[in-house]
Amino acid sequence: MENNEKKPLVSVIMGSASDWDVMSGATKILKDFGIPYESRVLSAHRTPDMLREYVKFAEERGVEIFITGAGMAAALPGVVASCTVLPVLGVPIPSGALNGLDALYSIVQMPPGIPVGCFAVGKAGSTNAGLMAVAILAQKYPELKTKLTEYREKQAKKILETNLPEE
Ligand code: RP5
Repeated sequence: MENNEKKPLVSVIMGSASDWDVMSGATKILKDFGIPYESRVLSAHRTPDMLREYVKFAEERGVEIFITGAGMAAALPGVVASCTVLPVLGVPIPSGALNGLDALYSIVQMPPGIPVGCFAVGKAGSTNAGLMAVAILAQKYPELKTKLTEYREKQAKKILETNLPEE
């Protein structure tokens, strides 16, 4: 990619270190596609001022997409989206008494005007958020489009080569 200084293009923010296991699905994809990224733990309710400052600063440093993950009331993705016009992808984390349903509703039901792209609850969601970030960046960095096509082909090949056990 033409990003010789290896400045992060994607910022992955999560509300708590307890979200890391799920959010590592997104960072694995970014790593696999060779996309420079950075990860931070920042919270909409525990560190609100730091979160806002960080988002502004990240944008100034060249970040092009935010991937955010939060559990329970999950205000983080919406708050990040309120601080930037860059694409914000949101992953509901399965935690707390409602196991992610609360986070899903919080993220998917953003009031009109400040969009957050909401993904599936848990690791499937964070993996797909990573892949969506690749697809968005592929519009600007053509080599990512090639890699994404190869990824799909590999995935299809794996399915076609699957043998079911004898009955
Ligand atoms: C949210 O509250 C975090 O995103 C996390 O999913 C949830 C619980 O946080 P911890 O109490 O585990 O730090 O802010």
